Amino acid sequence: MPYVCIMDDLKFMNRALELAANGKGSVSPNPMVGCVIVYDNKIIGEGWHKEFGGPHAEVMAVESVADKTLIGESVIYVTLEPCSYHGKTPACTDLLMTYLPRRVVVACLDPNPQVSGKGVEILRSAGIDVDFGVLESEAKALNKQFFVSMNTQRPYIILKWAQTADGFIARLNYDSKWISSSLSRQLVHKWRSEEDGILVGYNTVKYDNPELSVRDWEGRNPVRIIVDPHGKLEGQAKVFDSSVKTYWFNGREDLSSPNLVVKRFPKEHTLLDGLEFLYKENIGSVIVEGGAAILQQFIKDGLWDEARIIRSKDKLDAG
Ligand code: AOF
Ligand code: ZN
Repeated sequence: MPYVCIMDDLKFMNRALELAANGKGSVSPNPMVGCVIVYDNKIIGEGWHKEFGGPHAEVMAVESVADKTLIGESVIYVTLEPCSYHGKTPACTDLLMTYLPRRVVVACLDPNPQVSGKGVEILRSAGIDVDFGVLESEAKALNKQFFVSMNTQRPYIILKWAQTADGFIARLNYDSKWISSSLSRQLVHKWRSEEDGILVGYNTVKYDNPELSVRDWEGRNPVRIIVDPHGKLEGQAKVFDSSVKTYWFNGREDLSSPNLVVKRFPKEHTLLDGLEFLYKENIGSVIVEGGAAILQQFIKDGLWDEARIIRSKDKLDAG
């Protein structure tokens, strides 16, 4: 029989989603997950997954409960199916089974094939009443990057460019800075701080010599990824200053150092193989900041999930 969700379930799951969102920018490539423990219609515990490799939301929520004897009489709301295997941290199903809550309510199943349905099954076979699908689309939307990267085995790709009112992204001499404003540049720094990696092609490094760091916003620097399949760049550019972990996809693997990972892929497969490699390096999302040729390559190969386009009111051809 399909589960009919009641108002209280929506209210508490909404709160769990709110908590989950606190993990933005620090849990990727793991999903953002929130958990609420409710006894007698009151919240007695809350938690969320705070950092990659750290304790899961369920663990944080259980830890926050002052009187743990109440958990057996409680309902636990969690935005993602509890995990059923020991990864970097123990299985959450084991934890929940030691407390045997009255009911567990899950927003969406985990797309991770190591969990996917097993978490719910294990809890049910331990006699716990489990419902799933409460605010499912909201939970999936919150973790769309995790869902895409889990399903495609590559990072979630965001393309970003700024264009003039007449549709240009740079002058012929590659000058593009004048198209965006100081506010839109600040917004881009916020976006950078939210993703695991930032990727550009060799022309952008050659003509702009960017740092690709987060300066106009508080937050962590994404790793830098430089796509240079023909090995045209020299090591003097700012992106090779070792201040942030940097991946350089070119032909000179002998240049690798602790903060600089140089990889060689067959030229015509650099993007696809490079993305597969980044996924294995735990890079869950990448923002691609140009230039035109690399953006076009991503579009041509169908390797993108989202495009963020900053539109200026100015025209290139002002005359
Ligand atoms: C949960 N609660 O808060 C999260 C879950 O390497 P680990 O141990 O951190 O496990 C990562 C996997 O666990 C991740 O790929 C996803 O399937 C699940 N995430 N599960 O029950 C949580 N973050
Ligand atoms: Zn877990």
